[in-house]
Amino acid sequence: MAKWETVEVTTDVLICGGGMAACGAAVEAAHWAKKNNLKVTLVDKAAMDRSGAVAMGLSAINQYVDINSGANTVKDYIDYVRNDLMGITREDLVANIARHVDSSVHLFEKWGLPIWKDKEGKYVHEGRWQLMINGESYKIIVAEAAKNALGVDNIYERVFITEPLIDDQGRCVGAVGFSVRENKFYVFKAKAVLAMMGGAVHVFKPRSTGEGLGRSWYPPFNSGASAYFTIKAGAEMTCQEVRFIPVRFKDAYGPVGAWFLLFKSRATNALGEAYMQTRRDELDKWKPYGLVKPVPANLRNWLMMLDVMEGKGPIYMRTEEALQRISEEVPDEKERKKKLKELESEAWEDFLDMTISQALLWASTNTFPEEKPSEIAACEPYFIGSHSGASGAWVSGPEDLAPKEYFWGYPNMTTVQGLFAAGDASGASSHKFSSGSHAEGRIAAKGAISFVADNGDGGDVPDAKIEELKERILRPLDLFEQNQNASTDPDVNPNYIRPKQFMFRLQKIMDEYAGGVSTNFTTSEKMLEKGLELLEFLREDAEKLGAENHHELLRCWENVHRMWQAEAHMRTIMFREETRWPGYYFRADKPEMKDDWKVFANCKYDPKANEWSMMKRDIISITESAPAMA
Ligand code: SFD
Ligand code: AMP
Repeated sequence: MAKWETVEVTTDVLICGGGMAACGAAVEAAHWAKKNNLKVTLVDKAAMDRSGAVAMGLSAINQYVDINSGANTVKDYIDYVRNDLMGITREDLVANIARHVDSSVHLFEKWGLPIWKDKEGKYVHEGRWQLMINGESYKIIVAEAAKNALGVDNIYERVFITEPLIDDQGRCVGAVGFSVRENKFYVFKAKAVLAMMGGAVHVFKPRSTGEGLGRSWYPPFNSGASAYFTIKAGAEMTCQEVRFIPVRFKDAYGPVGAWFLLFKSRATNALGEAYMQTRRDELDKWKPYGLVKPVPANLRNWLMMLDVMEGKGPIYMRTEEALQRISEEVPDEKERKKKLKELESEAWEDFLDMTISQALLWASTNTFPEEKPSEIAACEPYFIGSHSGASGAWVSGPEDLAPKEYFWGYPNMTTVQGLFAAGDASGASSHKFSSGSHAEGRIAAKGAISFVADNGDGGDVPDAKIEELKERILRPLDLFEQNQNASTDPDVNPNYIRPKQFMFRLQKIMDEYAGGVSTNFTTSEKMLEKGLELLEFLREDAEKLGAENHHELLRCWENVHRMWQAEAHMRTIMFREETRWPGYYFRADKPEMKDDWKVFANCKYDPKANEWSMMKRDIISITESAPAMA
């Protein structure tokens, strides 16, 4: 194999990732680092301008609490999140983000993000918490501020973080990774590390096949690095069972928020029945959360799925009905036509700002939203702690809000000393979205700087250990090179498995045994046991991954990361002996929600013993409020 240079970078605070949380962390860390004379370094597997979930842009900022105007309180937001997650949420974390998020939004505007304004100059809301933006360049704007704050010399792009570095006291003291363009193996040594590498997609078999394979709602480049990094560091993880299944415009995954909230559109089955009305009785079964407003996202999915299972699909977003209704509110005919044109253009922009492929699909299928409805469907499951899922690391809350059970010194520090998490990487604090992830990144960065100021250096990791990691991480290149001539088809070889084939195997296991699309998101203890058995074989074969080039090496490690996310997920679904989020997953052998399962289901991997442990953690409310009934 060609020689790979080892590049060592010594820093104080290492930010892994370059997305919304990482950009927030960069801005905040740079500020506090200057005061404390510390160095901050950021590593992204891609180019920050367009990396992560916001790559294509977004058409809304989904978390804006608007505290200053008195429109909402932090408690209102806590109620919203708790109810949406069927009671399972860390209120201290949600509150900490909610009280800081508005300032991130104001920064975005200051940096040049166009937020829609009405005639009086007030932000245009999509819904109670959501603001409309012209957000095609959202990520570029946020990344520019981060780059300016850190300085480009402190930023490493196109370096894939593979593994955490842990000293003999169990403290996280850095990370290793490799360049996806050059023969460079990177060793980052730091006093505190921030894991902010997004969530995971393509753990489950996607609906898209063939040439459309990479198309999913969640960005294909987020492949479970945060979960892997924190799990392998030995951090306690939470809500690993809470996958997110969004409902999206079918096949191109266009957003539905603007249609439901801004245009107040209905969704109906093929018979014209609105499942949110016709299936209302079902919500009683999931009391008290079934009766809150808005109806939790998973239950909205569930009512739709019941229609689909009864053969009443396709399901449609009634765009034509909504646009006609709004335009008809305008009495003057000429003005009405103008209004319809305006609405049409808003509808197209909603897609063009964040899911261009949906606009292409509309164009290629001659869809005029004002004339005919469009199909919507439940996507495949994703792991995203920042949206309506909740999976991530179990982190410390803030000193002034967290109960003692949830506080261990520094906000957003995981249970591993010196390792912090935010955005999709931190769990049990859903509905932070892009803006809340940025705010949480800032909170975590400030915590990390305090940690470094208080604790100084960690221990060193021996060179032999680093060499071992380097050999292990680059091994797929060797395996391919040495064995590529053993067969005529490079995809089929007795001595290695290519990452794509490996991914297909993982996806098949998850799809069939862990409640993917093919099984209508249904699983059971027995199915999970079988899935875990098959996953063990896959884990053995992970040692035989082969890579033809840098790009495939990246694919190999993305899939190893996904595999660990998959294992944490299956183990936790099995541990939680109930069904709490129908519409996300259904446990056929435990079909009801149980009071004694109103707890966090946490898990932890012990790297030394190579063992998982599962534990319940109490839910401690800081507001003591009952769910707001409809
Ligand atoms: O409407 C490594 N989200 C939306 N949020 C909103 O506020 N408004 C919307 O309109 C949103 N919509 C939406 C959203 C997401 C997606 C996918 C779509 C539409 C299509 C949610 C937000 O985007 C999300 O909450 C935040 O982006 C989360 O922030 P963060 O930082 O946790 O994740 P990231 O931004 O994806 O960044 C991850 C970074 O990690 C890098 N990375 N770097 C080094 N080594 C590795 N191994 C790495 N693995 C990953 C990535 O490159 C990236 O920089 S709507 O549909 O809901
Ligand atoms: P989405 O496009 O589905 O990601 O939605 C954007 C925002 O609107 C998120 O904050 C969602 O939780 C919220 N949302 C979407 N659909 C609904 C709905 N039917 N009722 C209430 N909130 C919704």
